[in-house]
Amino acid sequence: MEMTFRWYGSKFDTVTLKQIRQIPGMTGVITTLYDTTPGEEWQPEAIRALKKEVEDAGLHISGIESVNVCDSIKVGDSDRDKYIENYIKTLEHLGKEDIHMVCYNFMPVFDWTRTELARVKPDGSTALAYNQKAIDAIDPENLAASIKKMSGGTVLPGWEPERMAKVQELFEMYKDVDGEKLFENLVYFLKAIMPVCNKYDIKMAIHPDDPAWSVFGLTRIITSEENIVRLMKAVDDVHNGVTFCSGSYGTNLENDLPHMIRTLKGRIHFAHVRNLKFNDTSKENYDFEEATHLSSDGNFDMYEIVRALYETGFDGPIRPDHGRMIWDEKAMPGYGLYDRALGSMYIQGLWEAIEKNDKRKN
Ligand SMILES: [Mn+2]
Repeated sequence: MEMTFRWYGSKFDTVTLKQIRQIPGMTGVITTLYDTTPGEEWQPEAIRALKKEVEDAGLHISGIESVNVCDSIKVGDSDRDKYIENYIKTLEHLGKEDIHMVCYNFMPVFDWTRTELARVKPDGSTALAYNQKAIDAIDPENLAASIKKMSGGTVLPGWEPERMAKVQELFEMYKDVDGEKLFENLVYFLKAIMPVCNKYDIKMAIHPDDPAWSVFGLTRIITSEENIVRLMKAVDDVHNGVTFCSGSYGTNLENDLPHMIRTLKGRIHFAHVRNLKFNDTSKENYDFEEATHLSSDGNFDMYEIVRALYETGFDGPIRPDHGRMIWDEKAMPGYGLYDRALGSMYIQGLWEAIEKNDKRKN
C-alpha cells in the first residue's frame, strides 16, 4: 500500500502540501480539479499544472478523487455519448500524465449524505453524523420547506437554498431510473471507457454509495458485497475496480468488511479506511457518527480491515478518511489536517505490525 492524503487543491483546501508532506510516511496525494463541472473535458494544461504543484512540494499524485460522472450518463439520456466522449478524453489526458487510478461514484443527485456536519462529542471534538429521523423529516417533493425543518438547522452539502431549483430538476430526471436501469447505465459507461483505461492502464475505482441504502426515494446500487461483485462480473476487466471505503460500506452493519475485501481481491485499487460509531441500530432511529480511526472508538475492527487488505496483497493508495475537527482547527467538515494525520499513523502502525508478524512466521 501507499499512504496518501486527500487534497482539494490550493484554492480550496485549508491543508497545505507542505503540511501533508510532514506527516510521516506520506508520499502521495489524492486530488482533483475541484472547479471542473461533471461532464466537461479536463484540460491537459490544468492537469499538468496540478501535477507540477504537487511534485514541487515533494509529493506525487497517487490518483484522482474524483472525476465525477454527470447525470446524463447516470440516467442514460440521449446525449450521454457526448459526455462519455469527454470522460474518455479526460482519462486520456490523465494517462499521458502518468496518473493511473481514478475514483468516481454512481450515486444519483447527491454524494454522501449526513444530517449533521459538526456533532459535538464528549471530548469536545466534532464529527459528521447521520440520523434517520432527520432524514425522514425531509420530503423530496417539497425540498425547500423540509430543509428548514431539519433537525439542528444544518444544511447538507448540496442542499444549499440556491441549489434547490436544480435539485428539483434532478429528481425529475431520475424519476424513471430504478436500480436495474442505473446498473445498466453504469455498465454501458464502463464498457465505453475500458479501451482507454486499458491503453493507459488506468484503474477505475468506484466509490460505494454513502449511506449504503436508498435515500429520498433515489435508488442506490453500490451498497453490498452482492451488488459490487455483480458489477465486477458485468465488466470483467481489472481496470473496472473498487474503492473500498470502510465507512460507506460499513453504514450497513450487515456488510462484513474483511470478508468483502477478501472477495474483491485483485479488484480493490484504492482504500478509504475509517471507523463509525453506532448509537442506535433500530430502523426508525438509526444513528451513527464518525469516530476516530481507532478500533475501540467505534464499531469496526480496524485491525481486521487492514489485515484483510494486507493479506490480499493490496498495493494501491490507501488514505485515512474523514476525521473529526480537533485542536480548534477550522477546515472543510471531515477534511481537517490533524485527525486524518492521526488516522494515517494508526493505519501505518497496524500495517507495520501485521507485515512484521507475517514475515516472522514465514
Ligand atoms: Mn470514502
